[in-house]
Amino acid sequence: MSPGRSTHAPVRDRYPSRVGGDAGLGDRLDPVVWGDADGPLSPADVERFDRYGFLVVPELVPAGVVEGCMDDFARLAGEATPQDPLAIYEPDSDELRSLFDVHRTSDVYAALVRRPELLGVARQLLADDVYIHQSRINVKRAYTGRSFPWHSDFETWHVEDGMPAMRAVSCSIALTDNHPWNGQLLLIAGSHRTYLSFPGSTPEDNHLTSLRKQSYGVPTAAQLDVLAEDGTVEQFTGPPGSVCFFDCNTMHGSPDNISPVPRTNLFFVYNALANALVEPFGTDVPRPNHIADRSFEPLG
Ligand code: 6CS
Ligand code: FE
Repeated sequence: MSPGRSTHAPVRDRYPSRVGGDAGLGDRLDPVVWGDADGPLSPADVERFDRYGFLVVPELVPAGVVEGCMDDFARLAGEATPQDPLAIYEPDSDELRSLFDVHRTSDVYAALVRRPELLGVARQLLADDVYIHQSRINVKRAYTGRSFPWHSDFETWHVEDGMPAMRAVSCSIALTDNHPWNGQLLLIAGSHRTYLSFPGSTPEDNHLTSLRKQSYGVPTAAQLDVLAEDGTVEQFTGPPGSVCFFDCNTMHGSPDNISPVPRTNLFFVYNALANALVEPFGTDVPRPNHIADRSFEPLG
């Protein structure tokens, strides 16, 4: 060992993106389902998740729990101010778009991330202890709720947060009706098996604008065409309490809500403890804890 040199091996970048290379299209290098751990999902549902990269479970969260969530959302939204880093506003107005870190700011959401019907699924698919990488409420107001462009969450979490491997699962939980016309989540089935990478690099403090309107890590039409050749566009709809579990690399997005019916969804990201964040792979400064948690406290 040479004197003065760290023995701590840096984690190799297996998914380079926004590090000065070309746009690319590569294979996923990680499993989707990380073992045959026990859990609430049937073998057929695990197989569906593995094949398509997502799974919708209607009315999984009980109605009483959803009501409690909506009540606490009203409180949190009422307290939010533009100075509050946890509150993100729409790109073209001063209306609320997202509220971050809700599992820390609310006892109701702290209890919800630990409910076995969610936590059990995350542990089953990832075959490890898990912690919350990110939590947020996404608000899509009637008429003016704005879209999210197509993206893979993992690409951002890898480049900007230092998430080493594709070993995280997201869940979107409907707190209101998700119709096919009020800004519903769209996913490309099977897209989780391909990794899209991007040229260029990421500006410092990208997160101060990206959460209002993402512009780095957004695929071109040509890249999306490749994913859409192999997989259909599917949607998450359902009554309150319905949940869409999706792999961290599944290509997804959602359109504007121009309907008269608001749509509010909760978003929790469970990451495997073995996949805890390292230094970001494409930026110098990690994003703050309320966007990408670095305390790695296992749940349950
Ligand atoms: O930045 C994030 O963590 C998440 N937000 C956006 C708008 N895109 C990437 C990722 O889903
Ligand atoms: Fe996303």
